[in-house]
Amino acid sequence: MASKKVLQALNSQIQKEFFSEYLYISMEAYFSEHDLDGFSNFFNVQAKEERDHAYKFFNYVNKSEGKVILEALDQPRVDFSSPLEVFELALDHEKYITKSIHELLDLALEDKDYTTASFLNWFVDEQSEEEESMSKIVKKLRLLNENPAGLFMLDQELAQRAYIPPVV
Ligand code: OFO
Repeated sequence: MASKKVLQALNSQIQKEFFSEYLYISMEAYFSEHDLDGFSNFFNVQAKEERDHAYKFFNYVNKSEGKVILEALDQPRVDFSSPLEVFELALDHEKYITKSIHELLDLALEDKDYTTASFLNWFVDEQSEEEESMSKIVKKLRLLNENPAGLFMLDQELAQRAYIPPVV
């Protein structure tokens, strides 16, 4: 069983994952408002994945005989100035989550809690993929420099992203 300290940090991570879901829904809303449906789809899928991550932690806390304690969610940002700003913020947010996962892993290893460390390894890989995908879009948007034809093409590309439910 995970220690009290580790369980507390896992519970905080549940909150962070749900907040990620909430933030990405807010970004989805911004793009819907501007009829950029492909960008909106990208964040719809991203939000669903964040919810899955929250439940992955939720199930792990339960399995570890801990108590799931949901913490309050802050209001996410609701105003954005451009698609580039949204993706820059999303990339910053992913970096923040990566740091949080790494700190959690450090905590588990300090505790010699190798079961939790092994559970967290999936998130280490996931975060590196997510940072990479956000970073690629930030770079594309910088190159496009708000060129409408380019934005339209990127919107079509992002419309292809599909949600794949986790295997349980
Ligand atoms: Fe939860 O995947 Fe990134 O934040």
